[in-house]
Amino acid sequence: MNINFQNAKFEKSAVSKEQYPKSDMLEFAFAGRSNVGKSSMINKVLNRKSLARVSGTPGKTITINFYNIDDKIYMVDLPGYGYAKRSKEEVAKWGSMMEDYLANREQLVQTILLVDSRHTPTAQDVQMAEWIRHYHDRLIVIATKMDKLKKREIEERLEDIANTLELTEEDVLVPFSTADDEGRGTVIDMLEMMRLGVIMPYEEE
Ligand SMILES: Nc1nc2c(ncn2[C@@H]2O[C@H](COP(=O)(O)OP(=O)(O)O)[C@@H](O)[C@H]2O)c(=O)[nH]1
Ligand SMILES: [Mg+2]
Repeated sequence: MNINFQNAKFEKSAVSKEQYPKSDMLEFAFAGRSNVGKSSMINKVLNRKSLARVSGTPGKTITINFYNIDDKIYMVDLPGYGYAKRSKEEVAKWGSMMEDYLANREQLVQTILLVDSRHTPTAQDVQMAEWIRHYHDRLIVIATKMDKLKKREIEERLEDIANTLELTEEDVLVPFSTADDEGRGTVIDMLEMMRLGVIMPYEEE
């Protein structure tokens, strides 16, 4: 049975592992800088205007948000990084929350990294990519805000992202935009396939 992405609900926010959902449903997590477009991407995939909060105050809350998709998978919105106004204590808290989740969450199938298609990935993006490789062996990257690129920039920008994150043949880079349907079907197909344990990489048709 396919996942019905229309049947999605916010389940809970967690700040510590005691608060994670007790279910053993498979999970797919999304990581990236504050403001990269994580919440917007989740809303777009789910065809919802504002299930995931699109933040006016980026990086303010450090929570892990669990979205229950059709009682089949969780999409997990991880707290963003790179928010300049965060205190040292908040950065440390972010790090321990992320590590707790990534290192110990058994039903976590894959963490997916979001980067802004307009910019060269930052040092923190590169570090996040290394973290993801460490825990999952493969890297899936979504390049957000593709609608903001000019046609002639697209190839160069995607190449720059692939080079900076040292993507290999096994990795996947998905161009995504909330302005149209770019990338939406690919993300859905990837989640479906990973849930069923189909071997990646995803082949574009
Ligand atoms: N033009 C455009 N804007 C986007 C896109 N995705 C996100 N944004 C905007 O980027 C800002 C940050 O998005 P948000 O989803 O809150 O990022 P998050 O902090 O990673 O969850 C918001 O103003 C969004 O409307 C996109 O694909 N295209
Ligand atoms: Mg967000």
